[in-house]
Amino acid sequence: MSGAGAPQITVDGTGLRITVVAASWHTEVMDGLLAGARRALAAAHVSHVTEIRVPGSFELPVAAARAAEHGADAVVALGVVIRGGTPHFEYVCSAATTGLTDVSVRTGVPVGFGVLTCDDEQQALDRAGLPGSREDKGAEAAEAAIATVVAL
Ligand code: DLZ
Repeated sequence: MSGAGAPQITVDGTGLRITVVAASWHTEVMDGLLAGARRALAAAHVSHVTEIRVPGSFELPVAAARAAEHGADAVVALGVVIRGGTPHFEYVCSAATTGLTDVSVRTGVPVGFGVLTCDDEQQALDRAGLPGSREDKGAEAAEAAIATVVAL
């Protein structure tokens, strides 16, 4: 994990079934987030990984709900929302955040939150786990999801 106060998490996900739900907007950043999540899942020895691609971050909660209700031990949600000139940004961020929280609390299945909500594309690239990025939020979301399953 990165950022002030972030914990160092070591996770072992042997035997877990993890579903990654990923939006498709902002291809380069999404490729980085997905690669980071895959790296973290492999490093934690998770061998049962399913990936579901949806159009946008607004659609992440319904995909997460489907996964949680059909046997996933945890879900990793990945998306990128970049502020534009209208209030649309707030609505998509709010729907994704509230929806994913609701899925997790309602089903009891942990959801790792890897949705970047950024003012511009550079902020997202800095967090995408790509060469030159400062942070790897896809990997962090995967580690958090596994760590929560293990903790519960
Ligand atoms: C419409 C839209 C816009 C403007 N921006 C983004 C974005 O930055 N990131 C993202 O993941 N999705 C965006 N979307 C698409 C919405 O999430 C959703 O897919 C559409 O409104 C259709 O339901």
